[in-house]
Amino acid sequence: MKRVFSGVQPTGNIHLGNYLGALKQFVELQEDYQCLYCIVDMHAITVPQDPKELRKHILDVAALYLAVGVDPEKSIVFVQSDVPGHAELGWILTCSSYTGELSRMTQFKSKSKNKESAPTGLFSYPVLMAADILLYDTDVVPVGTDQKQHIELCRDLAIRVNNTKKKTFVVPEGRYLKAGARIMSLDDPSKKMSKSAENIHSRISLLDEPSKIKKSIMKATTDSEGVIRFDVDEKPGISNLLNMYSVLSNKTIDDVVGMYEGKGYGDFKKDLVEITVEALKPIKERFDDIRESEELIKILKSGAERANAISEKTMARVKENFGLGLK
Ligand code: AQP
Repeated sequence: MKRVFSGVQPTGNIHLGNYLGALKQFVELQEDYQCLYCIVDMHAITVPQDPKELRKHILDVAALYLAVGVDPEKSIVFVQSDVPGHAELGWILTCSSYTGELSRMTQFKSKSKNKESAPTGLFSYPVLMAADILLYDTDVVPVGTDQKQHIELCRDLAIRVNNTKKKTFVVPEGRYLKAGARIMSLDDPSKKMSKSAENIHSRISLLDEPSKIKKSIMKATTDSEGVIRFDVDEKPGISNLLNMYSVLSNKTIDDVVGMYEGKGYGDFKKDLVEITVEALKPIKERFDDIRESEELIKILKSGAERANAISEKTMARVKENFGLGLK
């Protein structure tokens, strides 16, 4: 069976962008692939974290994976720092990467913008992400399009190592959805929706109450034209809301535009609130049950054991090919 790996940082509650760009794919893929879904806590500490909050978010993200439909019987669900191979391979790949290519990563540029000096971990984050993927001989990585550059780097590193050592790594492919692959911030549609943005109304979290969802969508930035049509360059705000509407209602964007011909932004937004609340209601209900249950920790512990077993085989091959350690 081909293998899938992906992860989410426990830096806050999963939002609609994470869900529509990545998690929806997690659920679809588990029927046909061996899937590993990780809570990437070591990525989270590339920026300062409160330890108590981080632990809480790890369990929240794990419970959300299960609440959206990841099945721990079919998929391996685990926490990154419970598998030592991630850090180990991260270092080995750091030694095969160059500061030039890492400094071109747009996520690093935006997260370190206006800072005199940035944490080294933030700089080398994409190398750790490459290690996460290569550790499991991953074939397919379901992610949002914001991760395309990191996936390309991962492929470059795998090919670079394979060219100089014996064939060490499987070269993975990114998998991006056509719709929902990039959900933009509600208050500034030039930026992607993000867990750590300051303004809570810039995003819809999967656990938001209906009143919060209503407030965030009704406040969402639009334009003064007053016509509902899809045009990302001229009308990024409305186009983002149309994208959300289309994916959540399983209708094409053209169909949605047709439904709102001659209607105003207010009517459109009200309906989008309703559709969003309905879509998230069952997720929130399942989340509440799972988060309270003792099963969650057992699932994560067993997931880490299964992930460790796979990663140890890769690490043995990597160390052999790099000449590391004793035989
Ligand atoms: N806005 C988005 N639209 C579509 N997909 C998205 N993803 C993130 N934002 C969007 C996808 O969600 C997965 C998990 O992302 P992550 O938690 O690893 O980190 P991130 O990409 O940096 O997401 P955030 O929410 O913006 O986190 P913070 O604010 O902590 O940096 C990935 O597959 C990503 O593509």
